[in-house]
Amino acid sequence: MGMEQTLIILKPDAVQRGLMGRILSRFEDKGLKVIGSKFTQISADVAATHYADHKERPFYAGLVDFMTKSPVLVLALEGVGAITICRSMMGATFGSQAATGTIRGDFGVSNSFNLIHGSDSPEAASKELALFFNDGEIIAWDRANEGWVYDLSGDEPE
Ligand code: IDP
Ligand code: MG
Repeated sequence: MGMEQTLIILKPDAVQRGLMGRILSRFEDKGLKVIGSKFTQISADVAATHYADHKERPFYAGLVDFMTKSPVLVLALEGVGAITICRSMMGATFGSQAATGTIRGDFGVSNSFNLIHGSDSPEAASKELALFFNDGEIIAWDRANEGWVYDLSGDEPE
């Protein structure tokens, strides 16, 4: 598991409830690096593409409505094992079941309004990053404290 990029969406409920800063802080505190950021209102087309795997599920129409009715904050995050780390920081899908200490566990109680999306595999991450970010909108930048976030003495950050 090497350096990975993942797509995070702070959903409309997170934006409306004023939780963007606190949720983003958790990822920054952990040591994940922000390499892309976009405040946007998702179109019905983009929501349908993003959630295509759920098209036949009973909650699909409500999910698309929820995701498109108010702005979201889309983030691209980078780190060693970033996909798994972000998923575990998010917690279980339903706010009512997510463990204390996770984003969904600490900030919400609802099952459908669950605050955050995170890519669940490298394949999903590359598809989702391409869906939400255009060429040039993901920025490779040198972080001043990188050598204290990771041990950089070997071949790979550790
Ligand atoms: P995930 O976001 O934890 O990966 P998925 O099962 O992939 O969860 O579902 C995608 C999104 O669909 C969830 O984050 C949630 O917003 C919504 N969703 C999933 N299951 C339900 C449900 O049973 N009722 C309402 N919304 C649901
Ligand atoms: Mg999912």
